[in-house]
Amino acid sequence: MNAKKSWWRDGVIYQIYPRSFQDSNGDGIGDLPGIIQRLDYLKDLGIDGIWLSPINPSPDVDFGYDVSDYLNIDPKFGTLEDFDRLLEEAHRRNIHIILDLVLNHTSDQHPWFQESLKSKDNPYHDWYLWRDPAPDGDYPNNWLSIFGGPGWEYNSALNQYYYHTFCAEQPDLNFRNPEVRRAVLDIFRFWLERGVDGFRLDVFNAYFKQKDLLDNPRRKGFHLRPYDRFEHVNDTSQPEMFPLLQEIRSLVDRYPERYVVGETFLADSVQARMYIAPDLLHAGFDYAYARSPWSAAGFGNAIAYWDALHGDKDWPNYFLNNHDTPRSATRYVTGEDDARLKLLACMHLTVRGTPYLYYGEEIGMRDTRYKRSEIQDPVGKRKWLSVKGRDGCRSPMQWDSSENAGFSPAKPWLRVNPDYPERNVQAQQQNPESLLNFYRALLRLRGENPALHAGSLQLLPLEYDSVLIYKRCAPNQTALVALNFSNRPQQISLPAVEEDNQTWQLAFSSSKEIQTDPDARTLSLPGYGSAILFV
Ligand code: TEU
Ligand code: CA
Repeated sequence: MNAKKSWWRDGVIYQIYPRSFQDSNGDGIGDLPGIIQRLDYLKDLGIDGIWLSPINPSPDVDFGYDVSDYLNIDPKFGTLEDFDRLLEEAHRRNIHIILDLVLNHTSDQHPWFQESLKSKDNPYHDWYLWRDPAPDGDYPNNWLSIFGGPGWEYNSALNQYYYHTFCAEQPDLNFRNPEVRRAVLDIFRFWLERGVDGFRLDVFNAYFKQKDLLDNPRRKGFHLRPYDRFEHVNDTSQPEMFPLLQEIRSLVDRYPERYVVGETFLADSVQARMYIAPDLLHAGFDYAYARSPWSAAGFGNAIAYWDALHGDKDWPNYFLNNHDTPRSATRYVTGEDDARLKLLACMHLTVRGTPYLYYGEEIGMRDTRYKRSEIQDPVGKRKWLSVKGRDGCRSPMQWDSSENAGFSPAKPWLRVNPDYPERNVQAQQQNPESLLNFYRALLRLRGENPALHAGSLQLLPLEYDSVLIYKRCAPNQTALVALNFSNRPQQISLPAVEEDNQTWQLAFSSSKEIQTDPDARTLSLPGYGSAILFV
């Protein structure tokens, strides 16, 4: 491993859903000046980069994931000048900015799509996936939309269908058209020139479709969601993505220290891994860890697998939360106790890889429950009976106990979680035992110790059912992390120390009672206790 510190490899990335972080102008919607106001908070927390969910102009059918202009900032978030100021203020604090690029599809309001609607010989027509109806008038093939219903939307003026993986208002681009690829590379260049540090690529492995748009084969077994009844071999993961990623990477590499992370759509760990290489993506997201059951073996297996898939050459990353998934505090905890969340934090910030945090994770924000009439997410609106949608994890950041949690003086676009008078940043800042102070201390320790931010990973055999133990080894430092997933106390024997005359030194623990015995041979952990030791 390269000895020089790298912001994305050794650092920690914090995802902001801009609508919900901080409103600065009283319209109930978070914005860029709001984020600037909170940069000192993020600096003090100890993060190195921010991933901003999309901030480009959008009609908000899918809240920014339907872009109508890739080269501008949505007025509700601010202006290009505000963005430049955010970059400058973030960089001044050594915080890097990652933009979310949603290039598989545009908004149907994007001028490219508006042009493509005009006629079959409009130069932009072929920028999208237009097809004639089947001879019997039926859809061109059997592809569905993951958000429900057919993937094809009929346009009577053209007597053609266009394809959309997501909502009908999110038409997929035709990446087989070289002009589309050129336009996409220009988008990267525009933001690189402006000084952004990296990109998150939304569903990048869906950019290319099979060239003859062949039907997807049926999948075996019972699947509740119609979309899952097909193998998505023809609408995703085509080989043409590799040369395009190489082009993107070589462009990005012309600028120093830039980073590209991909969201691999519908992929398992092995598929997600295929796109990570020195000439492809720096990193990719994999859900296995976030979907682990609550157990030492569950997380241990997910980590062992993802770590081994990366090997020595590449660097894993981990997330427990994002804007599409119920929060970890809701998945793993009932009630208000944060003991399990401290355990997760200790694992998340000490395992080999780049940890991603999602706004509010550091204070243990729970999902907010919304009534049907409050739902904003198109997925929830359409599928209310089976799926409530993704609003629950997108509620406004809880800053303090004032009205609307200090997020906005006006009625927020999504209601604040009613627990905000107790669960908020200000209250946790004042409490030395809080989850927030636990995160801050861990982030500090991680940043200061090469074993924790750069070391290799060695998982120890699971000798104690519920205790996950691993070492992180850097050239002159070894860390040992012990995590008790059960609610009962556990005593573990510490592995032998190879260096003469040295013993494990306890450096961090989830509670003051945690101690090793005087010879540092054993360690006692209370229920959900965690500890980090060094030698
Ligand atoms: O997500 C792709 C994706 O896999 C999700 O649509 C997922 O299937 C869904 O959240 C489950 O309910 C990306 C973005 O992260 C998501 O927010 C967007 O809606 C989507 O792409 C379309 O751009
Ligand atoms: Ca605002």
